Amino acid sequence: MNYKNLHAFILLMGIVFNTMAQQGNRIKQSINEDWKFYRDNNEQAYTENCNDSAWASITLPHTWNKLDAIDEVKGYDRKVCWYRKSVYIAKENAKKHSYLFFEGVNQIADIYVNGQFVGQHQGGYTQFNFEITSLIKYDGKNTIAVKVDNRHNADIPPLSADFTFWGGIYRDVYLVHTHDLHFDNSRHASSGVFITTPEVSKDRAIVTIRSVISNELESSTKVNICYTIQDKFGEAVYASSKKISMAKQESKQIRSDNIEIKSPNLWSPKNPYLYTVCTQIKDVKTGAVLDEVMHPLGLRWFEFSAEKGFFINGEHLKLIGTNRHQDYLKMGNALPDEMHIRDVKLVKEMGGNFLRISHYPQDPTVLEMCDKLGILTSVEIPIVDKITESQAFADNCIYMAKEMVYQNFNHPSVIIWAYMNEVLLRPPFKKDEERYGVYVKNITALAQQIEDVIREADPSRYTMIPNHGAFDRYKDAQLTQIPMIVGWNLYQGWYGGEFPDFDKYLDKHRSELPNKPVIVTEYGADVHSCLHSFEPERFDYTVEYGNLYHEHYLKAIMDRPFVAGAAIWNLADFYSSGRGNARPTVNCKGIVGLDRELKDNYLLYKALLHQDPVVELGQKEWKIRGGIATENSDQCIQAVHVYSNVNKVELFLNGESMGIHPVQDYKASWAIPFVQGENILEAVGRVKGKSYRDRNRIDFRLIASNLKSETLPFTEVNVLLGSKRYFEDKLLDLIWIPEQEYQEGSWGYIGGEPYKNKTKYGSFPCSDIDIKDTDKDPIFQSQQVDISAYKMDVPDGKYTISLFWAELVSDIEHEKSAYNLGDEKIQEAAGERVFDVLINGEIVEQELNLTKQYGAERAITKKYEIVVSNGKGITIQFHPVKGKAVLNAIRVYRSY
Ligand code: GCB
Ligand code: CA
Repeated sequence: MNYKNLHAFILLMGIVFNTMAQQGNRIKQSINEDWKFYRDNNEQAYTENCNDSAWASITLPHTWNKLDAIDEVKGYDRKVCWYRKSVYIAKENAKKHSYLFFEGVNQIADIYVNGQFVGQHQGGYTQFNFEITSLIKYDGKNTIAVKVDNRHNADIPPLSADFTFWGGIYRDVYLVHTHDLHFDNSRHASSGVFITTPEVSKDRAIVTIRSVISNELESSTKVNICYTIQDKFGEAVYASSKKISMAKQESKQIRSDNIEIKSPNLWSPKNPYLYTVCTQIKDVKTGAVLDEVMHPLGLRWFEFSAEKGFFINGEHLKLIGTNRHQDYLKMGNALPDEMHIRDVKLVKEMGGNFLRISHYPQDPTVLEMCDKLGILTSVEIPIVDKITESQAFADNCIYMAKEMVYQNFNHPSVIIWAYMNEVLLRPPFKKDEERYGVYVKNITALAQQIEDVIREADPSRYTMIPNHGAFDRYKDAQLTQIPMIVGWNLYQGWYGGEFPDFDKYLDKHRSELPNKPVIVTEYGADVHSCLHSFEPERFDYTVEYGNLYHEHYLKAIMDRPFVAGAAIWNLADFYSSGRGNARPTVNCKGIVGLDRELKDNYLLYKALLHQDPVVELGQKEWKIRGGIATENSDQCIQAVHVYSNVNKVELFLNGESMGIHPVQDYKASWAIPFVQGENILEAVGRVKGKSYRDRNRIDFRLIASNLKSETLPFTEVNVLLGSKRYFEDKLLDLIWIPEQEYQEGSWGYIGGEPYKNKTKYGSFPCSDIDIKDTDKDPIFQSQQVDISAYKMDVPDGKYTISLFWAELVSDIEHEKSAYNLGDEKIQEAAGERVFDVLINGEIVEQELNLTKQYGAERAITKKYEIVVSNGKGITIQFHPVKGKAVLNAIRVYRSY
């Protein structure tokens, strides 16, 4: 067919399509609205007549754990709950086949329609559907009941992981109606159409389309199978039609000819050019479209080399991007599509070209967006930490692997199928060598089985196993041999070791596995975006430590051509219910927050990854700063940096130049004399006569070193004891600053030493336990131990002194999670701690015993109003009765 005829043909098709659409075309409609929810098991819930009027009214997507998984009470409801909905199905649909289609339910779903059991799906992260045609009352109300079981199940992965297993129907639900002749959706809820590109080059691409067609008529029939490939503008570059005969009740696979596309417009991250493939089943006589599906088509070829990294369309490309979880601040994982889309955009805007969709397949909109924006992806089934050595577990893994591959087969963005994340993290039977050997053998066997299934289902992509940094353990178990790519999740300089150990680890891979392509599938450090330090330390959770970490890692990754790519752990902070740390229940290794506020690290990557000039002030989220004025001055000097990819940047403070500084490794730094109140920072980079600017407005709370200063009268100070951290409290509009030792004329502690969190991984600067009754945990997680006094040489006046305590040493047992380093705590004997507190000689607390009076690990704040006269200042004394006295933080506020 020549082009002109082709146009006429398509036009004609359009007319036919319009008039016949009602008869045949597939209808897919969401039924997310107007559901009833019961937060428990209920024997009657499946029946048609169950009275659900007292149940909660909810809209999907929904999770029942959005509150209990993020509160201070250990654990969250992993149980059976029920959902019900009544849905009207019109008469016109009676001639059709109807399906319930679920995008994801965690984790076992039993579906009932009008009191009849329809089927069960196991696994919380893959899509599924069931045909319900025979159960439907047309032109009437139909009751859908879904039992959702989110209990731990030894046969369903994941068994354990560092993220919250939200229960619920947390993705969209659809009703789908198709004609008797339709593409077969019964293959693991795939579309029934599978597109491959066995050959792609600059000159031509070969496309083949396999479609599985079902004839559910009671008679044999003939249909036309039509394929149309359109370019981005909707122009057909290929169209064909082929008559096939279908026996009654037959389902069969049809393979298209090799379709040739000359001089294809190639898909890549920098040119995510999408064709579309429209596949139709048409009535041979009338030409009516009976069913049709559309898929994206990206024409690209790619290759991983163990020596040189990754190539797409023959060009080298360093894969840089992030991992992603699917939750959001206070919403759990029940997000509308738009929020998934927004996350992919964040990766793109950063300049990323890679997304590891970890640790499970996600909402379909994620891959759709990756196709459109040009983000290469790795998709993974949720085997995390460990396996169960049962046939049922293995079967579920295999089933999920097939679901993953079939459901996502046609996305050009997918280049890797992955499975088994850190499966030897905390293997059981470590003490019984023989039994451990059996366990590892079982893992190896399962890995090989999954590998075989994936390679058979899709020989066009790579496979990968992401391991944690225990090289030999994985090598010995063959997990570095079985997949085509080895992924390493590396945290040197965070969980253990030092930054250069990361470099050494990569080089070890190169020398010991010279034929294995490698991706750094995870790396990251927890950052609480309200914590800062000018002396950053491992496990202080500060922005600045995170910066050091990423600056080092990024350089090591970029410097090694054999490292094909790297994915930051994680795009966004995410909930992990068992976690302590500076923001309990949250893993805060995101380069954006739970609310998607950009953190500093995001900007570092942006500077590195963008071609066009980038000038971004660092620590941008830090709006309230504070510090002590250098003696006899009205300034406090603090470091400021800019992330940029231009050669030099000039920085201005309140309009005055602070100098032009060179940019090295995407960063330029200054020592800035902040003044009391407003400080406007402006960074300017100049390229070819054009200026690129960034601005930040900082409110600086300057404290005179001499508290009796007249130029800078004392108003308030908030101090974290035993800490070098700054903590910004945006809600209360406060800045907490690090402690200092008392000096005459000034303020500070007398005696004692900072509390250290001693773990098997080393000694950390602060506690990481969830302090009860507060969400400002960092105020309570550091402490001065054995303090004898706190002194402030303030002027006379009326003051409110607030003392903050939390007992950090106790016998409280903490939940064991493979990641929570609190578990690795070297338990200190709790002992007894009793002390008196005196303010200016008056006893304000007698025999204070935090554990006995309030319980350990609990936030206690006490306010004392006092009048300071006769120039005597404030002296707070701590007199131990038993054990050592402690103080976690102090706030002193002057009323008059
Ligand atoms: C890992 C895991 C990931 C965790 C991460 C962490 O290696 O694969 O699930 O969240 O470490 O932050 O500890
Ligand atoms: Ca808390």
